[in-house]
Amino acid sequence: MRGCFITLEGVEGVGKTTNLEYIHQRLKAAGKTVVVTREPGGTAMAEEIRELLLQQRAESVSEMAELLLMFAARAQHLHSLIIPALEQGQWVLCDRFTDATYAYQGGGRGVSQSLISTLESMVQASLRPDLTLLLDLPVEQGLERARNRSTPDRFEAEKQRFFEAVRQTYLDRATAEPERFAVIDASVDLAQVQAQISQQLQQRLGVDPA
Ligand code: T5A
Repeated sequence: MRGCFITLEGVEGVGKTTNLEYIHQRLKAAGKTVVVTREPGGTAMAEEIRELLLQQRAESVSEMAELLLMFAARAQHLHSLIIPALEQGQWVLCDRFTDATYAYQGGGRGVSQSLISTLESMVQASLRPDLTLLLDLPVEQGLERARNRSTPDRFEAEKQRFFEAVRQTYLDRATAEPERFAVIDASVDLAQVQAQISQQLQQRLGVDPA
């Protein structure tokens, strides 16, 4: 039986990385074999593409180059890691996936949603996540958390308006696909965030509480 594909999404600093390990432990405790991965990246080659994408650089990066590199990394990630794992019945837990492309390249950069949708079908065929946990909080709060943690990469150096558009695109997608998305209020303390995540894992995927 095919494994379950779970993705985590949200603007910078919402707590995706922090909560990834929590979810991993919950799934393991429920007896699942879990592959934890991220985008862009997840395989040696896709991680090299990640470096290209995140590096601050003097040269201006074309929106099309950025978009195609995101999908090039994703194609490799699907080919080498995600699809084989799902086919072996493993669960895949991924820090960001194609909703991030709709939010950042679509909402943030203004690339057309229909172009992204075409690439999504080319690269993924019918594969979509079974559950997407969207961690949501006001942009300023997320950026503040991210700033306290590390020096900004090429995306984190964007203006607040860019991230407002990213957040709104995520929320619009969650409204359009309520059966796939669970929106988590990430503005509260970590224990409360994790309680919401735990409830969603139980309700939507039957993962028993710890
Ligand atoms: N991208 C990606 C695209 O443009 N298109 C795409 O298709 C894809 C896939 C890299 C970048 O690539 C872009 C988007 C990104 O800009 P990334 O490295 O995964 O992606 O993204 P970041 O958002 O930069 O990851 P961050 O590590 O900054 O954010 P996280 O993982 O959401 O936040 P996290 O867990 O590191 O937490 C940040 C800080 O907040 C604290 C943590 O301890 C940490 O210090 N924290 C809390 N503090 C208080 N209360 C809570 N509830 C807290 N939760 C966490």
